[in-house]
Amino acid sequence: MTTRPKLLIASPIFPEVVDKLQQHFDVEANRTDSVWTGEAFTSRLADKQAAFLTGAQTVNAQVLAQAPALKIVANMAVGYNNFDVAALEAAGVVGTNTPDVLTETTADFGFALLMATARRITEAEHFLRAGRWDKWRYDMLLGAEVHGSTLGIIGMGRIGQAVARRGVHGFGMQLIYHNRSPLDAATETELKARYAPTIEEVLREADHVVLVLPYTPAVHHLIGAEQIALMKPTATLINIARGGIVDDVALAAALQAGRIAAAGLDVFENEPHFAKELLEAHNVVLTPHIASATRTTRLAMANLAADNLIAFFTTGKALTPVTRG
Ligand code: 8YV
Repeated sequence: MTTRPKLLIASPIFPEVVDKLQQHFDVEANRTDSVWTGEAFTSRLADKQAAFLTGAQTVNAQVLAQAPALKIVANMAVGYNNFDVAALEAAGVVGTNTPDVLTETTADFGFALLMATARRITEAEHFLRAGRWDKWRYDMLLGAEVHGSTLGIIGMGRIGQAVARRGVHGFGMQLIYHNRSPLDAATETELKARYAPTIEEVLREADHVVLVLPYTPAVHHLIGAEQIALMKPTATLINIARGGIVDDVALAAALQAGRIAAAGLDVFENEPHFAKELLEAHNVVLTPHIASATRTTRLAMANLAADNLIAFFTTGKALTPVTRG
């Protein structure tokens, strides 16, 4: 009998995906209800050829040095800021992510968060549940217009474009965006998109700013007090990208001071922890990193991560390998 590669599944995942992987690998699966990170992760990785990760596990030179047999790490996430891609390359280890399968679902959520933020939906529900709805008022819970307003997108990759399509085609929004490189001419025409060479231009002009860019150390606290000060006082800021891109403490202060109308955050620095100052602001919608969270999409992500591992060991090639930015 040939020996099968040893695989670590470092976070609890769909049982049917564990079953599929068990047909190909000698699996050590996390069947607890919490993810293995730090020492709990690295100690189990030591004798493995492969690992199934969920974005929560850091893979850098130090971790790789403790896993000499490792050949591939598959992230069940499109983002891979938990990988040091240069260190993976140096160690000859392949990293993979899960692009495309979550694009539309994540964009749906991004737009829902924009709507909830602009139209104060969660705040309104808290108001009602607290028994504070005692009369009609002309100025009760007034929100910001969405249709016809200016949508600003920072990070115009697959998900950014999908959010843009919802705004432009569904809500008649004008689009201004910043990205490392402009869109191709056909997409720019389709979306009547205006390219802003700086993020400052987007911040100044947009009524709703949506962050959809990948996290790298270079964009840490890209949006802080100074950048928020450029926004219109009536504007909203939505982060479905990664925690750490926004300085949440500065944002909480700006929200409380009414420097912008509202914010919607699905991602936070150091999850599942977050800046408690945000809880003091009434004008922020907070969700626990669920933009891709539908059963269909999470299952597709898990299957793509699994198929990357299977393809790598059966054909020698991963399906969706990551490369240096
Ligand atoms: C995941 C995400 O839910 O894909 C990403 O980059 O942020 C989310 O879709 C998360 O990383 C857990 O896998």
